[in-house]
Amino acid sequence: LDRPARTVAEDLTLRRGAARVLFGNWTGTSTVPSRTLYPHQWSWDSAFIAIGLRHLSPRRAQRELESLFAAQWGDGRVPHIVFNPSVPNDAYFPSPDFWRTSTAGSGAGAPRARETSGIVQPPVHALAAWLTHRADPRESRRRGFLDRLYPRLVAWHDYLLTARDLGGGLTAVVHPWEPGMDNSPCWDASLARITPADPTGFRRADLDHGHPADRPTDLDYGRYVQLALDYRDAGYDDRTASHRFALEDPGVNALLIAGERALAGIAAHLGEDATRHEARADRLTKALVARLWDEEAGLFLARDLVDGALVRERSVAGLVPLLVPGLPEAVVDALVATLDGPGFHADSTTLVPSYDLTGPAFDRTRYWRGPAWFNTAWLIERGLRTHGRHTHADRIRAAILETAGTTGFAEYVDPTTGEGRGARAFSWTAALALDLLA
Ligand code: 9YW
Repeated sequence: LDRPARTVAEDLTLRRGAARVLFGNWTGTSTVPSRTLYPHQWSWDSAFIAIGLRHLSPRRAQRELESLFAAQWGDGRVPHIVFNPSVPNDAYFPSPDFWRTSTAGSGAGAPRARETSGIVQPPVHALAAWLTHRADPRESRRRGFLDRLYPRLVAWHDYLLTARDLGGGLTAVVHPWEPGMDNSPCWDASLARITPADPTGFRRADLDHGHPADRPTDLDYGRYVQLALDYRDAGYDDRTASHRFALEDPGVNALLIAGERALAGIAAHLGEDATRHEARADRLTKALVARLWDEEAGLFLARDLVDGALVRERSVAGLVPLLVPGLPEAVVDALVATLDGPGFHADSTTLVPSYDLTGPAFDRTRYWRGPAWFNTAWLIERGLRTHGRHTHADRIRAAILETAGTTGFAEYVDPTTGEGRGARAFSWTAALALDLLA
């Protein structure tokens, strides 16, 4: 689709709108993803938010990451939610009294003075920290930003590659919330093995603000709850927990590799050993290609560690490895061809859908089962540039900017019409649009 070039005035309006969203969602120490749906701090949201915020206030971007890492666990994990104690308990489910990490997680080193969730989200943080530093190296050095954050980032990645390497040499997710794509069709078969928790035992606060057709189903929620309860009962201890849901996800692992490359940059800057990060990234890249690349599918697939098989569902997570430098050129070519093909190329928006448009489970409104999200589009845009595919990247960049503006910074959009769905004034949408304008 040919679009007229954006004007300076349009860029200015979009930049102002994005800044308004980010300032409006700032709580004093961090940024909520959405004032209505998500009133706490989320892990990968904070990383994406910092990437945008650095253009408005590098100092605030640093604090965004610092506040998240202040809730890091003793075992290195960075929790996927850090709860704001001043928000009422029933404003979001699962709430602190569900996770009970300050008591149940003590064996794994959960903070005693803060409530968090017990699971994790994709590791975008090292990349975000490095980009944040580079936005204002002087202010970063003055505050000792990287000196303080680097050891924490290393502990975080160490957690993912020790406790969460379940044997394949990659990091594994143990709950569908961990890859950040809650109800992706990629989890359907693995989730079908889980008996859902009793629905009368919990109340879905998300339905107070979100439309049921845009959100995961009650059956999904029953299974999410059961898996979280099992983990909690095991004290969130990966040595004793028996993970009945365990997969290697290509998006999470690609982000980990990009994160190790960023850590190499940080280490070199601090005069620390960068080679161990480069070596790790090399090893992970080999494992990613060996274990998750699927030529027939034309993208990377998730591997279910319970039955050992690749999950034959094509999702946007399988395109995120474009972020990885040094991929075999044939793999890059195949990924770009998939992006151009009928599964992932919607003419109306050219924002990348979360799931194959021609796939059996495709649903254009339901969350991670079809709608296009801005964070994955941003990652793919960046990945395309990493491999010098600028024409493709330009197209996605234009779609992100246009759709962010027309939808009021929607959480996600219908990939067949470009219509906004979910929350509006969504932080990472604003942050990443801002980043592309900078
Ligand atoms: C939920 C906050 C989070 C994102 C996830 C997204 C959603 C929470 O919102 O999960 O209630 O379902 O799936 O990626 O971090 O924006």
